[in-house]
Amino acid sequence: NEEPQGFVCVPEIRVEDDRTGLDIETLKRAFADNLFYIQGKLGSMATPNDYYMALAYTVRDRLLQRWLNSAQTYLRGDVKVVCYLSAEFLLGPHLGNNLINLGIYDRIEQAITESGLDLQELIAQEEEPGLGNGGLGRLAACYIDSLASLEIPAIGYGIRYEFGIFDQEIQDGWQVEITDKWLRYGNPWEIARPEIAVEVKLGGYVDHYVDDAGNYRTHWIPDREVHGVPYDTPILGYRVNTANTLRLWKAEAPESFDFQAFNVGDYYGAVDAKISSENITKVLYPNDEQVQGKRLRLEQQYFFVSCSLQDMIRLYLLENPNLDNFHETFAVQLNDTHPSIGVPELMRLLVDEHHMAWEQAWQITTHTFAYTNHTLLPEALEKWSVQLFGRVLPRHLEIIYEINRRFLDMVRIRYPDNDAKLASLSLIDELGKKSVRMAHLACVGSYAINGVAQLHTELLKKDVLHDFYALWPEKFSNKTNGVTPRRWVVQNNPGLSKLISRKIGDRWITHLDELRKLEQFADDPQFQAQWQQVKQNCKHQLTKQIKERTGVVVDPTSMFDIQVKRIHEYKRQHLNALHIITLYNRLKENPDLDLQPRTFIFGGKAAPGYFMAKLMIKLITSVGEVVNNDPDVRDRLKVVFLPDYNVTNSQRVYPAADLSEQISTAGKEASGTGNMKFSLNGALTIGTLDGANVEIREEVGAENFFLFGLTTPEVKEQKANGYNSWDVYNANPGLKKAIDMISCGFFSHGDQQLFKPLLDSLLYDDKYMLFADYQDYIDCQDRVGDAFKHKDAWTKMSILNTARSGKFSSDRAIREYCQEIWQVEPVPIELQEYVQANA
Ligand code: GPU
Repeated sequence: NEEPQGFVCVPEIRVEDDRTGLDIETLKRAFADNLFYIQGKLGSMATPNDYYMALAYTVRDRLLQRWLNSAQTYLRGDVKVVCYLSAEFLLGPHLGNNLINLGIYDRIEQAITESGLDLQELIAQEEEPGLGNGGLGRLAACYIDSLASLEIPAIGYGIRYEFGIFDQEIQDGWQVEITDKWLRYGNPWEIARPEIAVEVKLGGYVDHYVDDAGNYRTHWIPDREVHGVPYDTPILGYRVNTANTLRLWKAEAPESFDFQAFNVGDYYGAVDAKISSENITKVLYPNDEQVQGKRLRLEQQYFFVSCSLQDMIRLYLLENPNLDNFHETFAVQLNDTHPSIGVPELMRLLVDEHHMAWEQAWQITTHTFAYTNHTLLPEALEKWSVQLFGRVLPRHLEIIYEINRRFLDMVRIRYPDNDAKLASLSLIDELGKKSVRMAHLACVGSYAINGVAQLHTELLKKDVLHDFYALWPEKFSNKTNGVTPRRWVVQNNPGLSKLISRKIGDRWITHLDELRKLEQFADDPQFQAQWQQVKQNCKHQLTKQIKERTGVVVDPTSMFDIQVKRIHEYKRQHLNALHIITLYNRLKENPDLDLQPRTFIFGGKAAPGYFMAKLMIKLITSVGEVVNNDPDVRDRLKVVFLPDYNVTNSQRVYPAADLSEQISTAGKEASGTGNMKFSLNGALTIGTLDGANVEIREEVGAENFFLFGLTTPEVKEQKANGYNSWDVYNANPGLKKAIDMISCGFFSHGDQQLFKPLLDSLLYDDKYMLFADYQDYIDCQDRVGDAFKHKDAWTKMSILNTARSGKFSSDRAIREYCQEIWQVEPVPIELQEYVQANA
């Protein structure tokens, strides 16, 4: 025990005091204390939000102890740290998750109840941090949960958008976007660290010179500088002491922003400059898999990546004399190409700022980065015009040219006299408007490249990244996505979790493969009855939600047939709509038809500039309006569009599903992760052989999965053979009738123009092969309807879906990344009994 050095304001904090204790009395006292001292309220004046904040701070205090212990352990020890760089983290609310991971959910529930309040109501107060669009951002959130739960030292680096993904309202059947003011009432989970802010340069020009010692040097003279301020959120693992950091950067004006302008009397000009700096992290681009090529987006990407790399270097130099072994301490994962500017940025930092030789810097850089690709869609592959790039990042453009020069020299040796190879591999696309290919940059700069499902990785190797695979087959591997069972089973489906734990114990929560132990009960009538009861309760709850949020009354005993995900033509929500219209027509023609009552539930946001996707929403709501109000069918078919699909709402959706719609055109969905959440919660899938559907079917068994549609090679073949959707339309009476009804205004009060753009795209192009898959989809849906009539057989399939979905845990995925890419080991955290303020 060393003597404390210097001034110590709080010599020691006892673990069992009000900020760390976990017994009910302490928790109650802490809650009351925080209400009084942090919110400044007495019970008589407190709003539900005040209570939420008081509870959030009570929980945060307990995280901080674990967080500081974790940080201290990582700094001191010789540990390798994973840095997960992602432009998106779609976290969802923290409170419920932290209660579960801390293991105090039940105690807090009791403490809150005994205080005369309702825990569910307080949890509902939290505004979720919607800092992502969809699957990619949510995957990052699942992965940081698993990293912490597996006790892997890790930092998530990203952007603290002031406005996350917009809130969606439905007005007159159309999507309306509302800004997401998630920080309005403050964010109790984050801690700002202005003392370790960094500077980021933008624009300007580059000066090359020889210094006094005769070295070539580079000086980047920017025309703008912004301040990056980190905001840290502790990410606690499940029932472990590891609390990692999510470090999100906010852009601010540099400290001295106003001096110059102030001196010349341009006060407004100075404030303008401040506003323009802060713009960088103002708003998340709400496009999912559609790049727009906007300057501000490039600035966002560069800003957060530069901040993060500078931060890693700062941390590294606390313990090391130079940067020679940087790559042995940090494994940096690029979540798609959005952070791939990190490759030239690390080169710049090493070469220009730390005066390292190019070869050594390149060695370090290419042993630091690993790249995950998340899409095959050509419109989602990032390219930046060389002109724009050079204006924003003049030095990086030079560095990219130098990387490319050396890379192409290597290609020339491998493929002599092959200009086509050079052109197809080059980091620069010379056709049309010259542009930088970010996926190529990521491939050249990384030691590992992976896809997110078996099929997707195969298609990367065969197609999109084929030339890179030929060069470096050893860099490629597959890492099938996964989801965290803590949020996606324990939290969102407590009834199911308790039932499972009663049967097989609770080890499945961290070892999801153990769900297999449920297989033995799949035929057990008593267990089936309990299983059905759980599902029924979840459907009841969703029924209530639907009534509250849309006014539509649905029958909780009907089949809940659900498609929730971003709205995209390739995801084919309109194919689902065609099925609904087909059933509607059958019922109108034959009112006595023995048809299983179904409730079709949709949810998802359309990118605000994606006209066709918005029209798809209008089509769904319009079909709903007709179907739901037609006395001939409305007791057997219902169509619901749940507005504002987000993490919070999705947690009520997955547990209530009977049928999961995963109907993308084969070869288009990289993986999907919603498909996994449904299956884990006992829904059966109707799906194509796309993305992770292939593996889900493999795991749960073909007999427990409703497969339809063309395969990827068949799609290719049909297109090559001149696929013509117009002919399919004319040859298929059911399809023709459905399309004609839309076209003649049956769902649009006679308006024949409304859906014309959508119908034209189907009739004259049908890029996503809806018509080609239509009949097989309808037939498969008929099999689904028949199967649902047999309750016990259906329940057995449902149990088997859950029992066999263990593979889709993000813990499994993260273990693979750790062992096969990052080479990192768990570092268990011991809680110190005393946390010394000056230690
Ligand atoms: N994905 Br690229 C996104 O959500 N947004 C993107 O910008 C890109 C990919 C998704 C894929 O569409 C989905 O198939 C995958 O499961 C998910 O990333 C996570 O890998």
